[in-house]
Amino acid sequence: MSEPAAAEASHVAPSGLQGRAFLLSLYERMVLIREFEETVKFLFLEGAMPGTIHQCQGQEATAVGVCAALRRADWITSTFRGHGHALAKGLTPQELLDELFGAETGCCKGRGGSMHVGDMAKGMVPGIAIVAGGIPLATGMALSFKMRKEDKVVACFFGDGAIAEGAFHEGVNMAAIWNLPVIFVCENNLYGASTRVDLVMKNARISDRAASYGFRGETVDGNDVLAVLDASGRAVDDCRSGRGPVLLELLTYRRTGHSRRDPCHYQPKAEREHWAQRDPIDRLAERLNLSDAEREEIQGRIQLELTQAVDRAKAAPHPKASEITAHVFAPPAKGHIPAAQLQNAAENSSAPAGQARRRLGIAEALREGIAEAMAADPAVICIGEDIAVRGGWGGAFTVTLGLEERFADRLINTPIAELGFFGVATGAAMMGMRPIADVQYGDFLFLASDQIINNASKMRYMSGGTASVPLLMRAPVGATGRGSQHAQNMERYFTGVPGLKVVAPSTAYDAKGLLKAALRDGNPVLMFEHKLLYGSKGARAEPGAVDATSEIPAEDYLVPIGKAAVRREGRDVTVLGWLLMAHYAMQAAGRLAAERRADVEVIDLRSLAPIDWDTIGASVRKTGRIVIVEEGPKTGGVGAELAAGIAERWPRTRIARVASPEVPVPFSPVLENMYRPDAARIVEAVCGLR
Ligand SMILES: Cc1ncc(C[n+]2csc(CCOP(=O)(O)OP(=O)(O)O)c2C)c(N)n1
Ligand SMILES: [Mg+2]
Repeated sequence: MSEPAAAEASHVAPSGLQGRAFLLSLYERMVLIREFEETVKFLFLEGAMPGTIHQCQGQEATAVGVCAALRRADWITSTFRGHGHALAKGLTPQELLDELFGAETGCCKGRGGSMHVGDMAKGMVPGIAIVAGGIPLATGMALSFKMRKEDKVVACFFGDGAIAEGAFHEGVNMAAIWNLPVIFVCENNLYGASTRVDLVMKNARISDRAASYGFRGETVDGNDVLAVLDASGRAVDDCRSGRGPVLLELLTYRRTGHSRRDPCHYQPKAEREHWAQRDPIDRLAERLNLSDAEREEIQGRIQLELTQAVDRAKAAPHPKASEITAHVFAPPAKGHIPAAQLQNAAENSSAPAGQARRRLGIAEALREGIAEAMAADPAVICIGEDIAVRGGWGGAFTVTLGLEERFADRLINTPIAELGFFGVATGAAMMGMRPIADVQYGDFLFLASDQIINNASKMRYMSGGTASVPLLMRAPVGATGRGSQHAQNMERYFTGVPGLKVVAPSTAYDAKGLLKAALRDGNPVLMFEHKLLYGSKGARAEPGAVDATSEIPAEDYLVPIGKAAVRREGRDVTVLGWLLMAHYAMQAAGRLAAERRADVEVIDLRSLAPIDWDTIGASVRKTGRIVIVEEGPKTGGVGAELAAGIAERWPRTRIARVASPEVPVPFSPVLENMYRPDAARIVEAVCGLR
């Protein structure tokens, strides 16, 4: 199969200048996509192919026209309907077929499947099957190109259905305000699943949307590959010369079902016939004056190649069952120091010997850690709301205060758009940046959770271990006089997500060390911080704040992810907590010791994913009893997982849990005090186990 001749060109004008050979290559590429899809449809209906498929017969010109305007070094993002995009970007039918069969030799080693085809080596991130989910991601990819002054463009494919999603609004708005080199390619095939576009939008001319965000949009005949190529070429030129983004609305039509065996009864016959007359392959054949014999020769040659590829795909090796957990996490990145070498630093929060130690609070320690990381590595950037406003706050809790003076270009102050900028951070990370994204309050992670859970945490796996997402996310949590929506402890929602690491420091020393470790980890890491532990908020201390300051050494250090800290050794009962609860556990232990009622061992968990079962095990094997303390309702909490894990591993352990009542976080200070577990309740629980 020949590559489109324009693969290395910026773009080629459509008016015949590029010559017949090039046009023939476009024709062949469209025929390849059509025949590939027909072959796959047959295999699927035959029951030979697993899973489900979303096909693109009838839409070949959009993929081929756009990709022919791109260079090999440019990128695309795609959707669940990505076979055509992949073939147009240069993936081979073999690596796609193998993937569709779930084989180890597939483009994602069988971990992605039809909806997630991609190849990081060929400029296509795994397909994103969450409608509109790729839009913020593409914006982030383009942000990284612009920041590194790379002459690259990303074309982001999505359907008309994506226009109604918040991710579209948030993603294109950020691309617009930052003038990013991204072409938003909307394949308007008139239907989102079975629903017609005019039922879900009052203004069905999608390109009009661009003007409202302040950039250029254009509606194009998406079944005319040369019109698509021309519009894409101009869009690419705009992007390369700093006039991006551009929105292209490509009018086209799906000549097959949405997925599986959809018979398309919702598409009126007359409409289908109308579009059949406008078939993109027939139209280019006409333009090229191809005879029936010439067309048959091309089709036959491609069919033969596909038949051979299918035979190979059917025989391709499948992943070994024993390798089910491969590709979840990236291996340690450059600069990573193995945990064994970090024991000194890890043992407790009092810093190892060093000169010029200073006592800092968590906010200050994080600020210092971020500044050092940014100074050491130009790939480190911060992304968040109100983080870089001169005369502003340095984020909601002062963590980035003043950094905008030193790192003006690398503190990205965003619109209020958590879904969008967590997607931006993910996309930038996939292109090699090391972003630190933060929400002002942990509660807003629900808005960002699609990008965190579906994209950032899964990309490595879905890509068969070829994509990396070195991303640090930060979120303040804790009940602190703000009622129900600025107070939840969000840990429980993120600790069971494969591909995501979760840390929760309770001291300034750990906060800085874990931040540095997270930035070198090479994987998405979510850091929870407690509002009562920051130490200060400008001149304002939070009422009820607890002293979490530490001696911070002058030299660089890391605290390993996945390693708990034994804060106090004891013989009778283990108390396990994290964040604020680690401090309350220490208070309770002190009280019990002073009253000679119990000798308590306190574990500060520090990392919630992965959990340090070794440290927990060593403790409960000694004490035989454990009190797990958690801020947040007992049901479904991290404490539930810990209790179950301990019961499975060390069944003779007596377990008690201290947690919040099953209510939203209340505002009334009286009720909030009841809500948050305290030292007195921990003392009571410890005594109950004796
Ligand atoms: C967020 C989200 N909601 C719903 C779905 C289920 N779904 C898959 S495809 C689809 C229709 C998408 O339509 P459109 O964006 O126009 O793309 P097309 O299928 O036409 O290519 C829907 C609703 C999904 N994958 N993601
Ligand atoms: Mg559609």
